[in-house]
Amino acid sequence: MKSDIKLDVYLVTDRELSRGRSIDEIVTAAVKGGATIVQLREKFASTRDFIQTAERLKMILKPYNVPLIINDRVDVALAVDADGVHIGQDDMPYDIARRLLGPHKIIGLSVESIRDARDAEALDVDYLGVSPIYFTPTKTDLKRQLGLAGLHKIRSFSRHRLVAIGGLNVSNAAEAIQSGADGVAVVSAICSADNPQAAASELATIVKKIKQVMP
Ligand code: TZP
Ligand code: MG
Repeated sequence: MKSDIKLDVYLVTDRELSRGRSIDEIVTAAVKGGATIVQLREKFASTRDFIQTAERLKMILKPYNVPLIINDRVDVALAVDADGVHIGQDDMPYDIARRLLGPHKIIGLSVESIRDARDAEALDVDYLGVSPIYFTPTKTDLKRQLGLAGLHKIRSFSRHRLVAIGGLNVSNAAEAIQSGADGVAVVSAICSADNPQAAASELATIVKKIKQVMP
């Protein structure tokens, strides 16, 4: 059921940042460690490679019951019957993506400003990616950082679940949750870690611990 998707530790893949290890290896380690949702993000792959990787990840994730989200590409999500897509402000508009994917698929939307988050009130998205909390070398086309204050502000009015992304890791995940995020999305903190399984596990422990003591 998509209403109970767990956003605690949201891995976003990146081949280039995986230090020579395969996406399959990183994803396997991450879910063993406790990643609760995985987004396949391929900025340079051919459509065929993208689909093949997505099919492999689906098989890897199935026994763990961890959803597979496809970045940007609704066609790829449909092709492999993924659990959902993640779209940005310049990607396919939400309404069209929803029409193509149907009511049962997960659709996440990136918001990069308070204004974007306000506009998202009108959309039945399944979660918002609040982006970026901090500037990060992983994604350099971002105009401003929202900071914890921006996240907190969005939490104060948004009806949606929130995933914080951008510069998050074991040293600052707790404050993102305390500022209103339902989960932390990370690229380098897992993909580039010496031990991706341990990194995912540490993040999962931190998020759980903070959520337990929150009202
Ligand atoms: N969207 C907003 S920031 C970002 C994406 C994909 C990159 C986050 O990367 P990292 O390494 O977790 O800072
Ligand atoms: Mg996008």
